[in-house]
Amino acid sequence: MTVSVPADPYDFELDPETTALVIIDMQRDFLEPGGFGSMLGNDVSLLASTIEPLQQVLAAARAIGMPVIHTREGHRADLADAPPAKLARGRLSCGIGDPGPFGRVLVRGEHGHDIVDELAPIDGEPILDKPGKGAFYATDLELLLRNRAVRRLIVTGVTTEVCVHTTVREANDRGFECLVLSDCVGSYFPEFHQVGLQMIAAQGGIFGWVAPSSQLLARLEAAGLLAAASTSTTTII
Ligand code: C5J
Repeated sequence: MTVSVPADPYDFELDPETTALVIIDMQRDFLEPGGFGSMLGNDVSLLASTIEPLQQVLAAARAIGMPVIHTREGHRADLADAPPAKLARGRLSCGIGDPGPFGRVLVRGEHGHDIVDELAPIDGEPILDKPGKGAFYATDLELLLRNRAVRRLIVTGVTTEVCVHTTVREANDRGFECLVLSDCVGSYFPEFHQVGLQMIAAQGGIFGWVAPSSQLLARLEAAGLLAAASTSTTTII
C-alpha cells in the first residue's frame, strides 16, 4: 500500500510496511527546565511544543505497527566515547559529564539523559544511544533499518538544525528517504528551525521532504490504516 502525504517539495509516497518513525533525542537534558539545554541559556519552552503532536504521531505509528526507534545523545560514564574536542567545546563551567540538577550532563543512566515521560519508549522499540549528533554515527541504526527492509523514515525530535539535520543528511546519503514533520521537530532558535526545514526541502528535496504531522495523520486515516489498526492486533511489519 502506498500513502501519499502532501509535503514540500512534493508528495511523500510512503509504504507503511517499509517506513519507520525515528524520534531523535527527546531527552530531559534538552527539553526540561534545569537540563543541559537550559543550563546553556536556551529557552527550552521552544521545544515543548513538539511533544503533543509527536505523541499523536507516536500513537499512530504504534497503532499501525510501524517500527519506532528512539535515540538519545550521550556518553558512557567514563566518557571514553566522548571526543576531547566535544568535551572542551564551549568552555562551559558545567558541561558534558559534570554534575548538574538532573545528574551528570548527557551521561547514560542519568535522569537528564533519559527520554521525557510523555514519549517514553515501550517494549519492542529500540533505544539507540549515540555519542554524536547523527543517529547513524557509531550506532547500529542502519543495520536495524536494513534488517527490517525499511527504506523511508519519518523523522522527528530535537533539535531541528543539529541532531535532526545531521541524521537526515546521513540517512539521505545512505539512500533512505526522509519525511521531516515540521511540528514534531524543534529548535532553541526559531530562525534556525525555519531555515533548517527549508534547507531539507530546497532544490527538489535535496535532503528530503517536510510536512506537518496533520497531513501524515490525515492520509493514514484516509487510507483506513488507523481505523483498521484500532480493531486489529495484527501488526503491519
Ligand atoms: C544538540 C541535539 N543540540 N540533539 N543535540 O546538541 O540536537
